[in-house]
This record gives sequence, C-alpha cells and structure tokens, in this order.
Amino acid sequence: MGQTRNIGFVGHSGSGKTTLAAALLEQAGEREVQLDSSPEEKRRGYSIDLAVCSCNWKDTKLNLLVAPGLGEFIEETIKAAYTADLVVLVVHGEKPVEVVTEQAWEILAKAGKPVVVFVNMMDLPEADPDKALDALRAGLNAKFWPIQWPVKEDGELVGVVDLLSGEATGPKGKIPIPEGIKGHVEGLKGQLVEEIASLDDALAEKFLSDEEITAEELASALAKGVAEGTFVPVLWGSATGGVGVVELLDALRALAPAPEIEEVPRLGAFNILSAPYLGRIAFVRVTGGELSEGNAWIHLRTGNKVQIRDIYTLRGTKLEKSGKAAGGDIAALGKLEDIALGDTIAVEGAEPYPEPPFPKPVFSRAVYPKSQGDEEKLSTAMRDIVSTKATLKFERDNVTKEAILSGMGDVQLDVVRERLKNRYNVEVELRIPKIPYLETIKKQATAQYRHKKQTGGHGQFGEVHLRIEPLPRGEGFQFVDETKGGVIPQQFIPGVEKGVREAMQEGVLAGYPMVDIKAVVFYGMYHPVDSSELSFKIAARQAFKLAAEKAEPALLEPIMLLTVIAPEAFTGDIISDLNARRGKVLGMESQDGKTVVKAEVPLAELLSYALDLKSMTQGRATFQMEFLRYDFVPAQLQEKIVAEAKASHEG
Ligand SMILES: Nc1nc2c(ncn2[C@@H]2O[C@H](COP(=O)(O)OP(=O)(O)OP(=O)(O)O)[C@@H](O)[C@H]2O)c(=O)[nH]1
Ligand SMILES: [Mg+2]
Repeated sequence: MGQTRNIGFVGHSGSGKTTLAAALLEQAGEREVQLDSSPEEKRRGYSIDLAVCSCNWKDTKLNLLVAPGLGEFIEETIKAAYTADLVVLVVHGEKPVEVVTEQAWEILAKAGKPVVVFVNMMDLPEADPDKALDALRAGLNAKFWPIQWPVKEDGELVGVVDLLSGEATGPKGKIPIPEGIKGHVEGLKGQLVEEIASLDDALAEKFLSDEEITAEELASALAKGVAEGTFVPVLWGSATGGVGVVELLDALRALAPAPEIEEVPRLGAFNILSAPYLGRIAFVRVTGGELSEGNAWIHLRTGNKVQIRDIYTLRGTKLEKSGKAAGGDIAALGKLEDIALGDTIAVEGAEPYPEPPFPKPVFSRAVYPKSQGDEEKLSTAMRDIVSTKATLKFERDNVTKEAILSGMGDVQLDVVRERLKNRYNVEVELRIPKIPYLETIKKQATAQYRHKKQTGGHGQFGEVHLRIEPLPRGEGFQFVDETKGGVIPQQFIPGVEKGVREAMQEGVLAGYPMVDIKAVVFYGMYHPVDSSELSFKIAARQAFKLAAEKAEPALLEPIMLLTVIAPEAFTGDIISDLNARRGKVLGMESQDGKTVVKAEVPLAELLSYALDLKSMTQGRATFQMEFLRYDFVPAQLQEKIVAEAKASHEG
C-alpha cells in the first residue's frame, strides 16, 4: 500500500457531510457502508459522534473523519480539525454560510489546517454557484477560488468542469461543456491560473512574461498553496446525485498533505466510541513509530505500562483486525484499559499528545435515576460516557448533593440520557439543578448555651459562650479560643470547634451550609465529673444556632462571569436580557464584527441560558461562564427561597 492521508469533514448540520462521506466510500468500492448507525443517531436522523472511516483511492489510503454539524457537538469538529491533515468544509449550495460553517471556519483557522470547500446540494434549484461563491467570500471573509465549475443541463446538475484541464465529467465519465458556459469557464480559468501563479515566485514571473506554464507546475503550486493555507479551493457537487464525487476523491488525493511522522513512537486517542460487539474502541492517530500488537507502551496519564492488544484498521466503516499500524495512520484499538479522550500512549520520555482547545460545558442538569438502587450503576456508566467527551462533565454538587451532568446544551444531555438507557440500562430523569446557596451572617452576635443532663450515674455538662462575626467573602471559617483561666479545660476546646462546625453544616435560614464566619469562644463553665468533649460539642452547636439567629443571617448565591460573543446586531437584545436576569454588564468590545459582552450574572438566572441565547440569536452566539464568587441574594428573593425551603421541609 502507498501513502496515507487523513481528512476531516466539517460543516453545518444538514449540509450533507455524512451523505458525502458515504458517497466517497462507495465510489472507492467500499460496501455495506454504515454511518449514523448508533441507535441515537438513527432515531434522530443526524450525526452525533465523530465517524472514522477509510477507503483506498488509487494508490492512497484516505482516512475520513466525519464530524456532526449540530452546534452542541462542536467538540467533534474540533477533533476532526486538529487530527486531520486537510479538512473539507462542506457547505449547502443554497445557503453556504450558516452558523456552524462560521464556527468551523474559525476553528480551522485556529488549528492552522489546510481547507478545501465542497459546495454540496448543487442539484437544488436555488443553488447558484456565483451567488454561493459571493456568500462564502463575504461571510467567511477569505479568498475562495473555484477550481471546478458545476455544469447544469436544463436546470439539472450533470457534472463539473475541471477548470485547469478544461475537462467536464459527470457520474458516468466525460461530458461535453455546454456552449452557454464556455465563455464563463474560460474567464474563471484565466483568473485561476493567475491566482495560482501568484502563489509561487517563479511561476509569477513566468505568468507576467507570458511564458507557458505547464499543467504540472500549476498542480504543484496549487497543492503547495493549499498545504500552506494560502489558497482555499472550492469544489462542487451533489452527494445524493453522485456529482463531483470522483473529482473530490482525486482532489483529496492530490491536495492533502502527507501526515507528519515523528521519530518518537507515540499515539494519541482523539476519539472514543462504543462499537457493537467490540465494546469501547479508541481511535488513535499514530504520530510516530510503528504500532504492533504486543507492544508495551506507557500510558502517560496513569504512568502504567499498557499492552497494546487488538489493533484494527478501518475498511469502509468497518473495523478489521490488522495487528499493526504505521506512523501517520489512524487505527482503532480495542481492550485498552482505562483509556479516555486525549490520552497518549507512547514509549518512555515522549511528550503528551497535544489537547485541542475544547470549550467548557455551559449547561447543567441534575440526574436522578428512575429506580432507586441505580446510583452505583449510574456513576459507572457516567464515568464511561464522560471520559469520551471533552465537553461533558459529571460531578456531585457538595452543597445540594445532586449529581450534575454538564454539557453544551439540552440535545447533548438528552443523548446522554438516551445512551444511559440503551447501553447501560439505566433510566434517568434530567431536572433543573438546585442552586447551591450558602448562608452567612451580616453582623456580630453573641449567645450562650448550657448543656446539662442528669441520667443517673454519670451526667453531661458543658456551657459555652460564643461570639460570631462576619468574615470577608470567601474566607470560609475561623475558630478562636479566647477563654481565660481554664473556664473550659483545654481538652474540651476541640469539642467546641466541632460543635460549631457541625452547626454550620445546616444554616438557620434555609438549611444551606454557612460560610465566612469567625466563631470565638470567650467564656464557659465545666463540671469536674460530668463534662466531656461531647457535652461541649452539644453546647457549642446550640450556642452557635442562637447566635446565628441574632446575627442577621443571609443567603448567598453563586455569581458567574459570563462572556457572550454574538454578531453586533444582537447586542441590544443580549444586554436587555442580561439586565432582566439581574446581570451587571462589566464591559463590551468589538472583535471582528462581533460584540463580546462580559457580565456578572447570578447562576440562578442562567440555568437555561444556553437555550434562551440560542433562540434569541438563532444560534449565532456562543458563550462561556465561570464561577466568580458568592454574593448576597436580594432580600425579596431571599424571603421567597426561605419560604420554599421551609415548605419543602414541612412537606
Ligand atoms: N438534494 C440533496 N440532498 C442531499 C445532498 N446531500 C445530502 N442530502 C440530504 O440532506 C440531508 C442531510 O444530510 P446529512 O448527510 O445527514 O447531513 P450532515 O451534514 O451529515 O448533517 P449532520 O450530521 O447533522 O451534521 C439528508 O436527507 C441527505 O439525503 C445533496 O447533494 N443534494
Ligand atoms: Mg452527519
């Protein structure tokens, strides 16, 4: 076998990436091509995970990484962009620049990857190549050059002309170029030759002095321009009509740069999936060395030596045992212990496989198993699922004790819910999470409590005088012993502190943990026989509660730092919406025609922000949020929360 090329397919949902990949595989002779084959994908009718497949075209093995286009699955676009050596941006002929087209374009620019644009759906009546080209150039603000032109006959797409060779081909081979477009095609060819010549100094000189430039010279300058990212060729076709498919295969073979092969044997797990009958499969890019079954390499994250067991190569959409994989290739590994997304397995001394810049989760829901007793099963299954995705997180909230699943939006979380059921047989319900409120005090107060109990024989006695004071936000808890003259013997002081800490676990307002309090024990009494650590603990607990009630207890809520990036037209709507969410806008700036709004907003107002922002901006805005600090809940709201807590306590 000859060379290998790794190619990504990204673009907006519904642009036809999956259909196109299937057409390419079938054209290259692969059979039983099955994409979007997970039960969740079948039911929904669109892609969810990054699909990895492969075909041989002439002397070249083409590994295809096909991303889903729904915005919430953007991490798969990032995986494809960073793993592949060339990426095909698939766009819709009638509406080439959609939300995820723009996002993918930004990701590709950041990743510095060569790009080819494939304008799909050219069979549709409204798909006009001149308009599509204008839309691409305006929307993505880059030079795009058609290297082909679509051929329509009586309004029907029949093939494409290769502008450099001047040959037109359809699904069944050569076709004539209709008279009506000959002139236009000639003009485009002239522009193209000039543009390609400008990519190379020697060619530019030849062009200017009207010397003949050979087809080979043009082809190699074109490939160089693509590889360097200075030239973005545009190709056309219809995945369902089989138009432009052979031509795309040829173009990929000619234009995709060879994978870089490192000296140090290493592989990076860029995608993890569950395959029917095979279980968990890690798709790896072998960046150096040759991988063989039986290799014992080091799992860099765990530090353990791992035996490489089942090595598969991709054949169409199927996995075939191969026993080895060469540097530069993509392989699938089975039965790898403890493998998570982004892991590196390598010989000693190797650097970890670089992690692409994935976004952080922005949407959370609490997970409740439908049948009690499924908690254990749920956490094992969740650990499994979450370790395959960069944008999913699962953790227990320390305050509310809820199990929280976080991701990019409701669709992604719903897919997890479905997978839990289909694969792990755990049924769960997703609920709006409780807010992890905290309680604190606003002023100083003192209180005392005597714990005394006579239960025949040995009694219990302890008296504690406590002063509590507010601490600055985020200071937590401080305990000070100011007693003098042994009014409380030293050995019982720890009991006092324990009592206070226990009392703080459950606040006096609504039962939330209390924070940012300094507690000072300044006086007390003991009994030579009946006192014990326990007696003082009980006394301190009660004294604290009494003091807290007098110290103007107040609720604290988490405040998030929100960063919204949206087209300028939405700025007004976004800001007034943030005001309605009790947000405080910190600043706004312009960045490449977009507005970046930064604001502080209470978490309680952001529980469905991912959905609301999406509908407010037709999905054209993105946002991030991170925890900033806790701050007081406004009085009216506090009253409501306290009343609700009391009601649920009694109910
Ligand atoms: N008319 C026409 N329909 C097409 C073409 N390519 C794909 N389609 C149809 O468009 C729909 C979406 O195609 P997919 O291949 O699933 O699109 P996708 O880009 O993979 O979508 P996501 O997985 O959501 O990102 C399907 O119904 C396809 O049959 C085309 O060239 N012409
Ligand atoms: Mg798809």
